[in-house]
Amino acid sequence: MSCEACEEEVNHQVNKLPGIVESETSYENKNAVIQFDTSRTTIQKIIEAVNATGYKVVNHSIKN
Ligand SMILES: [Cu+2]
Repeated sequence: MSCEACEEEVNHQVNKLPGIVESETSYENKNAVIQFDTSRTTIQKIIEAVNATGYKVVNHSIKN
């Protein structure tokens, strides 16, 4: 992510998904921390939403 506009765009696309509790994207840290309801969406759906913005999810980890 190269600027705050990209940050906003990633957040916006992720937030369109059902079950997103909180999405915090940081271009400075080059990451996004997303809290979501696992009964309503999946990590795969989130990755697809991010990839649809033109950015690629290079890796992800899950914290319960
Ligand atoms: Cu940008």
